[in-house]
Amino acid sequence: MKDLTPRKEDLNPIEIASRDQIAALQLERMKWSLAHAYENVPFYKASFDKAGVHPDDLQSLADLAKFPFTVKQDLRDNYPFGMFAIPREQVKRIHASSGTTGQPTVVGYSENDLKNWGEVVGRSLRASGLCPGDILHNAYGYGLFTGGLGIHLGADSLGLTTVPVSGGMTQRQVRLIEDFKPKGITVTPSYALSILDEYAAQGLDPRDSSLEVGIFGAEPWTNAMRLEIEAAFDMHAVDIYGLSEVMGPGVANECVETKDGLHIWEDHFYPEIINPTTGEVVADDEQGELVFTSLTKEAFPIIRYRTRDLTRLLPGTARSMRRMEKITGRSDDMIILRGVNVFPTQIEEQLMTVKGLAPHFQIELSKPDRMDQLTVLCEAAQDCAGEDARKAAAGDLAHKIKATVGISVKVLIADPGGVERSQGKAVRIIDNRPKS
Ligand code: DLL
Repeated sequence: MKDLTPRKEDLNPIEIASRDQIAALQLERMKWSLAHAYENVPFYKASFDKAGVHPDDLQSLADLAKFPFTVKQDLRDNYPFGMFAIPREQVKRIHASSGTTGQPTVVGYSENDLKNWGEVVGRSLRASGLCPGDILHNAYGYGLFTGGLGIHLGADSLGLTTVPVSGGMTQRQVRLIEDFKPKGITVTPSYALSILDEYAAQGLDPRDSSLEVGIFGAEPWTNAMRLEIEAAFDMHAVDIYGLSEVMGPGVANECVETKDGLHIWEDHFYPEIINPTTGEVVADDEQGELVFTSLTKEAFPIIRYRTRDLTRLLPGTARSMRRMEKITGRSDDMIILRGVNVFPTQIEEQLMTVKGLAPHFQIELSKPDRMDQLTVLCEAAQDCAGEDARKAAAGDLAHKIKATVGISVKVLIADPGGVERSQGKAVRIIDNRPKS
């Protein structure tokens, strides 16, 4: 793999500013953001008043802990435009969640917000090793989802040549990569695996492709998956994080030269980690739930938003800005099986170490008797044909999960291609337990 480290002189100076400079900018912006939300969004006025706090109470960054949290339900209660802080006519763009699990959540962007979004996504793409003039194959979905259009804004801002393919039509994805020879690809890690399968189906070697870096996010993925994808494509694989409520992709990104967690673009998004049960802020290196406060957003300021994502904060390395560790999972995706907390990423980590298994999987929860049962649905790799080889792989995986996660699971191995493929975010958990 080529060294793609960006030149220091190309970085935005704030990325490598001193911690004091960053903190001073954050405090000034946080004061503005709290006042802006309080004065312009009735929800925030009511929520701050109820908690007995006023934007003037913020004298230091630590004072943010006095302010109330915002949760997804608050956004749903104010559907569709109740959380906007500027007149609707000045909102230049709307995005929304798919709403598969309830009322969709709607977010909006002013002209300036779009400019800032482009800047942070451009910064993320540069941190990933792309330079002005490079070709980017953008396979995140275009539409209400922030992935496609968010990356597109950043690619424009950095000066890339964007191929806006969006998700789906996997044969065409391969064809375009082969014909246009992009240096980078932006896609969910699970869809990258589908593209990889398609390479095999077409008898092409992905290691011979032009790709030098893949920028993967929108769903959790492990370092074990990174190694698998890097080896398969002979390219770097870096992690990009974000959520629509805070902006979209580009809230944090790994640096290609270190790949040691994601630098949070702290001049726009202020992170805290809290204990999800008590709501107390915990020390930076402790695991907990990630909470964000926007510092510059005009149309849709967001104060202390509980992301449900679990991680911890770490000091800066390749940049001065703090890092977040790769996300373990969302608290909503945590399975509690016979008292043990399990995340799909823990299953993925083990699956990747078993010879004979392809990297695709789903987790099925059922209740055949009075006990919950977890079944890992995975599939045989092309070279794992015989019944005996499959049995051995299933046994190996069940054993490894028992030894590391501490739970007994059933493993079912389908034929190659037998696990449902993702074209965007993978569906990892199928809950077939009877609704009580
Ligand atoms: O998924 C934005 C995005 C698009 C990020 C493209 C990166 C690339 P939402 O649809 O609002 O926005 O979903 C946000 O996805 O709270 C996490 O649970 C999860 N997520 C996003 N990025 C990562 C990541 C986009 N790198 C939710 N690792 C978040 C783990 C991620 N989970």
